[in-house]
Amino acid sequence: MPQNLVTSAPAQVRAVSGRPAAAATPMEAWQGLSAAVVDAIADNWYATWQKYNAGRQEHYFSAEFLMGRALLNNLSNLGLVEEAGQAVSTFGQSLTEVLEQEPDAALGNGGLGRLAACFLDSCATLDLPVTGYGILYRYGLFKQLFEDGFQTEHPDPWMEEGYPFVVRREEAQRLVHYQDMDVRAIPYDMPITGYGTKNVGTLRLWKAEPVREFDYDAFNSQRFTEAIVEREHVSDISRVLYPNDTTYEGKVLRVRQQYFFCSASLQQIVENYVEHHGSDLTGFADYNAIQLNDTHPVLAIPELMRILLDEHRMGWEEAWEVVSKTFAYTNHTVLAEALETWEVSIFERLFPRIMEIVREIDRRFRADMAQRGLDQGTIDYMAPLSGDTVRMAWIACYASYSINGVAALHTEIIKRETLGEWHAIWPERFNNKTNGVTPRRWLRQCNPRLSDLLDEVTGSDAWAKDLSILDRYTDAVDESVYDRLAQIKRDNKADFAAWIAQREGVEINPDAIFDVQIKRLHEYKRQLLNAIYILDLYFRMKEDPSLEVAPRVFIFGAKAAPGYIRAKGVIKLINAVAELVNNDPVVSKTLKVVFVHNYNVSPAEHIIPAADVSEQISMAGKEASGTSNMKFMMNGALTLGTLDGANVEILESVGQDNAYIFGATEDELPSLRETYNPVWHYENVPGLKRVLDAFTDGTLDDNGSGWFADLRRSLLEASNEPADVYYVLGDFAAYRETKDAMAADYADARAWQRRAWVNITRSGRFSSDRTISDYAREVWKIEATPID
Ligand code: GL2
Repeated sequence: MPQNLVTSAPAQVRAVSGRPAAAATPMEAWQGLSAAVVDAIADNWYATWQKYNAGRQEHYFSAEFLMGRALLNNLSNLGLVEEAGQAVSTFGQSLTEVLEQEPDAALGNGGLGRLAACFLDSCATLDLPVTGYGILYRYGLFKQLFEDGFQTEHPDPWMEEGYPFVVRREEAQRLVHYQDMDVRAIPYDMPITGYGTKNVGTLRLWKAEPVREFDYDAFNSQRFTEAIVEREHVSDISRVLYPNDTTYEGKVLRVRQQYFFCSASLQQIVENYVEHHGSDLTGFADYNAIQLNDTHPVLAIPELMRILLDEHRMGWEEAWEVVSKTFAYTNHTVLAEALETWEVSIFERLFPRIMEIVREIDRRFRADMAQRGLDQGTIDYMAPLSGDTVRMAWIACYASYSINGVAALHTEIIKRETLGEWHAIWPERFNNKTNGVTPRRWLRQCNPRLSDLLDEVTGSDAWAKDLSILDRYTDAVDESVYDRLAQIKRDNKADFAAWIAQREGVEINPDAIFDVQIKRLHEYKRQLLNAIYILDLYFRMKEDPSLEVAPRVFIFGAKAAPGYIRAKGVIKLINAVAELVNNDPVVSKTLKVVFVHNYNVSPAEHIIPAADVSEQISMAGKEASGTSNMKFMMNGALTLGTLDGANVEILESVGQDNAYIFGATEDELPSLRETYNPVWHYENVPGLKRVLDAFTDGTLDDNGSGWFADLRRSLLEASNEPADVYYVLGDFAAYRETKDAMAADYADARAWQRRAWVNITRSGRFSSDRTISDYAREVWKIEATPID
C-alpha cells in the first residue's frame, strides 16, 4: 500500500539522488517527490486501466498534448499539497522551489494541444473510460528567446534530466511497418489524475526506437557512421513536435509521425478487443470509439481498414461498416492551410498498402456519390483523392459518424462553408461541441486566492467539480465579496509584477489596468491591431500631454512559427513599440508594454489570474473557438473582443454590460470587403497615418530587416493577396473607441468588480467537464466507470 508522502518522498529522493535527502538538489527533490506521487497512485492507476479495457471506451487520438507541469496538478487533484509541503520541509526544502524545477511538457503548439490536455483532466475527474494517444516527442515546442527584439528558437529537450510522470511499458511495444523500415513503438504512459476521485486515466505516448538495437558488425568493421545512421533515422520519428513541413522531406517525416502513433495505438486497441471480446471484430465499434483531434490522426482510418482486411481477413464492406461506426472527427479551424493534404508519392513511398486502401476508399466514394446523383464537379471536389494529392479532411468526413466544430459559430461556418458539401449529404453527422477548459488547473491551482473565496461563498469546493454551481451566486452575494475580489486581483497583480520584474526586467504598476493578449502569433488573431492601438495612444499622449489616460500595462505572449516571417515581424514590432513606450520618460509613467518571452502553459498560470482585460480580437469568423478567453473569464477578466469563436457564447453568458464587443461581424464582412479600401482608412481615420508611417520613418527600428515596411505594405497594398486581408484598419476605429471606453470604465472600481464577478460565476458552461460530458453522452456513448 502507498505510504504517506512524508515517509515516501524522502525515500524516493534518496533513491534518485543516491544521497541523503537533506543533501539533494531541488531538482532531485522534484524527481523524488514526483516518483512518490506515482507510487501513491500506482494501485488505482492499474485498476483503472484494467477496468476501462474490459468495457466500452473512447480513445482520443491527438498529435498534440500541451500538458504543462504535472506535479502540482497531481498533488492538488489528490489533495496532497499540504502533505507534500511537509514532506519536503523534512529535508529542508520549500515546495514552491521544488515545483519550479519542473519543465513544461510542451508537446503541443497552442489551443488545440492544450484542449486535449484539458479534456484528459475532465475525463479523469468524471471517471470516464478515455485514454489519450500521442507521440513522446523528445523535443517539445521550441523555446523562444528575444535577441534585439527578434524571436530566436531553441530546442526544448524537456525530459533529458528524467521525467517521473511517464512510465516506459517495454512489454506493450508494437512494431510499426513502413515500406523502407520497421520501427519499434514503445509506449510511455503518463498517469492522469482526476480531482477528488480514485480513477487515474492514461495518456499513452509512443516513442520510436530501432528494431535492431545496434549494428555491431558495422560498428566492429569500423563503419561507425553507418551503425548509427539507421538508428538516428528511426529516432527522427519521435524527435520533435511538428518538424518544418515546407520541404518535401519534412513532409515525409510528418506523415511518418502521424502513421506511427496511429498504427501503434490501433494495434493495441484491436489486440485488447480480441483479448476481451474474441476474434470476431464485427463488434469492435460496440466497445471502441476513436476521436480524431483534427486531421493529424486521420491515417488511423485506412490503417484500421488494413488491420481488419489483412490481419483479420474481413471483407471490405464488413470492415468499412466497423470503421464508419468507430471514428469521430473534430474540425478545429476554417483556415484552408490547416486542412491537410499529402502527396500520393509520399504515401506510396512509405506505405503502398495504405495507399491502395485509400484508392479503394476513393473509388467506392465516387461510385456511392454517383449513385446518390451528385454531379461530377461535386464528386471531384469531395473525393479523397485529387490528382496526386490525398485529402485527409475529406477522408475523415466520409468515414466518421460524427463531425464537430468547437464553438457554435464555428460549427455553423463549417456546415455552411468549410465542410458544406458534406453537411448537405449527412447533416445528421454534424454537431457542435463548444470547447472548455479545466477549472482545476485554470482556477483552483493557478488562482488559490480566488479559489478560497469561492469555497467560502459557496460553502465547499464542490464548484471545482461542477462549475455551474457558481451561477447561483451571481447576484446573491453581499458587498464584502466585491471588496475581497478587488483585494485578490490586486494581490495577484502584485505577484505578477514581481514575477515580470524578475523574468523580463520590466517594472510595472499593479494599480494599472492589465490588458493581456496571449496566444500564438497569427495575422488573423490581429496582435497587430493591438500594437497599432498602443502606438496611436502613445502619439495621442505625446501630442496632448494633458490627455487623461488610465494607467495601463499591455501584456503580450506569443510564439511565431519559425518560418512565418510576417508573424515574426509583428513580434519585432511589438518589441520595438515596447522599447519606445517604456523608455519615454513621460509616457512610461502611464503606459508599459511587456512581451513575455517563451509563452507557454506555466507562464499562462502566472498571467491569467492577474489580468483585468482579455484581448480576443481576431477577425470575425477566423478563430474557431479560442480557449484563453474562457480561462480569463473564470479568473475575472473582462473580454474585449470581436464576435468570433466562443466569444459569442461568452457574451451570451455574461450579457452586453459585462464584456466589450466591437468590430465587423462574420456575416457583415463579405459585403464590407467588396468595397473595402484600407488606404481610405489610412488617410481618413485620425491617427492611422501617423502610426503606419512610424513603421518606416525611423520612429521604430527593425534593424534593417525590412520587416516593418513589409507589415505596412501588407496593410495598404495588394500583392498576390488583397491588402489587409484581416481587416485590421477596417476595425481600428471601433476597436479604439471600445478600448478607450473600457479604460475609462475601469475608474469605477466597484462597477468593474461586479462585472468581473459576473464573468467568474457565469463561466460554468466553459468548463471542459461540460464539454466532455456532452461528448461522452452524445458522441462516444460512454459512461462513468468508477473503479470501486
Ligand atoms: C485551434 C483554433 O485555432 C482555436 O480557436 C481553438 O480554440 C483550438 C481548439 O479547438 O483549435 N485550431 C488549430 O488548428 N489550432 C488551434 O489552436 N492550432
